[in-house]
Amino acid sequence: MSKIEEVKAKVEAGKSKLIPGLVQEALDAGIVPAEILQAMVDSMSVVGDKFSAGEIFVPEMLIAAKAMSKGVEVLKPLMAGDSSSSLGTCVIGTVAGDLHDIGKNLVSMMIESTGFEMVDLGVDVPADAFVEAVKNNANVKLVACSGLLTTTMPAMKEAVQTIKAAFPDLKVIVGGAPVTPEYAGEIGADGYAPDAGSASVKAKELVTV
Ligand code: B1M
Repeated sequence: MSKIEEVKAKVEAGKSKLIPGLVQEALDAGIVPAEILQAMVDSMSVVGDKFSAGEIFVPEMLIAAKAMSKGVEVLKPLMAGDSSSSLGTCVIGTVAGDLHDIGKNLVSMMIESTGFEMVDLGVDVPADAFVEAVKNNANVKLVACSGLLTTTMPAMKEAVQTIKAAFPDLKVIVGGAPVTPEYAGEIGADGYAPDAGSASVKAKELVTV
């Protein structure tokens, strides 16, 4: 089994303790961080499919998520770009009712790498908490809302609309598997991105045009 296949298999199996070492071995073998990250993202898709098929349950999804997070910790310093220029502060969070944070954490990491100061509110963030964070932090230029559940799409709408009502000129970007560009437009978001890399490009574009 190649190193990358080993990383994938161990993330799927939720072997958190083994992952940092395996990711390091993959790096030492010359595999680039983006490829290792993609392998772990693919593993989470496999885990999701197994969950949908009733082959695994929530605890298994959770341990796989923990394993992936351990791998991301190893990659994070290597994926950070040049953040020496400041584009302002970005408040980020996963919307109310939603506990998924791996995608949000990747998006945060990538937006930070383009030159934003990040204020991460975590998961299950009510609309009002986004507004409070904008008020309580200096130079907020962007709010980023993540959501992974179809059932929390109304909470994303509420978040965007509450933020926009309080700060009409502040830019808001949304994303997450159930979000589409059409839905983003419909709920009044300024930007949408399908993945972490494009979220960082869109984030910069939103505050510099
Ligand atoms: Co849950 N879960 N989960 N889960 N989970 C999904 C999302 C699901 C698709 C699995 C499935 O059924 N196949 C399904 C949602 C179905 C739907 O609504 N359409 C689901 C479900 C149903 C649930 C529960 C309801 C299960 C239950 O209790 N019966 C429950 C809900 C809990 C809650 O939130 N209230 C639940 C719980 C959990 C765990 C807690 C066990 C765990 C999360 C742990 C954690 O995050 N710390 C978990 C996991 C791990 C998953 C899967 C397997 C993996 C998610 C993940 O981390 N993917 C997931 C299946 C899947 O995704 N295929 C699933 C990797 C990550 C890098 O991708 O998060 O999509 P993703 O992020 C991407 C893009 O979406 C995008 O960029 C990221 C990186 O490129 N993106 C943005 C994300 N946010 C963005 C923001 C942006 C821009 C882009 O701008 C601001």
